[in-house]
Amino acid sequence: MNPEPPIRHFYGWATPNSQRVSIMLEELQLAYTAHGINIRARAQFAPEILALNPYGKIPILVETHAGVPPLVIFESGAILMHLAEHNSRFLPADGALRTTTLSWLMVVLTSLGPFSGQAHHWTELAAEQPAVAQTHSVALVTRVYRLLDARLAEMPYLAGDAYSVADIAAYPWIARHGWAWQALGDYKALAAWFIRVSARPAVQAGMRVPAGAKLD
Ligand SMILES: N[C@@H](CCC(=O)N[C@@H](CS)C(=O)NCC(=O)O)C(=O)O
Repeated sequence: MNPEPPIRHFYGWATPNSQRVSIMLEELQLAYTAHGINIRARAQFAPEILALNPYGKIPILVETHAGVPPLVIFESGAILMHLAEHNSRFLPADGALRTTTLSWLMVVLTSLGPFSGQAHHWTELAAEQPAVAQTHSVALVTRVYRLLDARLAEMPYLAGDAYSVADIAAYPWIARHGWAWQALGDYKALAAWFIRVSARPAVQAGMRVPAGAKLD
């Protein structure tokens, strides 16, 4: 293992999946350079971005150590796990708490994010907005919100007593609850968690990266 910290380049925009990574970088107080990739201007399809992630999506993290090829990581969940494991923070290395943390991380990665993104498409972005698509996509999100709310009624954070990668992955999507026609007032424990996590300076800093980015 290289003892020197890598040079880090983060490619992202003012989007929930990107902000998972910028929050994590800020929580870990790591040095990085942020590159704005405006997805509304289709910058994710520029050849230099496709060379990093052939899927043409952000976020992307590139870590470079002198003398070895850069490590390119895409998919927000993979980036969160990489950073957590290499810094021994926000994801236990083993044991039951690691497994529980991963279970909640997977719920957030595979349901909260994708379902909220689809709901946003049908509630706002699509040229046509059929009621059946809106009802279906919002219902999927409602089911996850109810799950998270019930969980957070029992414990302060998704994995238990400690803030973890599961909370970091969930936060930027919950911040866009309006996209999926959700009102936090309907979810008392989730709303209290949202206030708790919003108070973290690293979360506030991560939500502002890249500087000046707007999802218009
Ligand atoms: N599963 C991926 C999803 C990444 C993703 O969909 N990113 C969005 C921004 S939040 C994006 O790049 N959209 C542009 C596109 O799909 O062309 C992850 O978690 O990183």
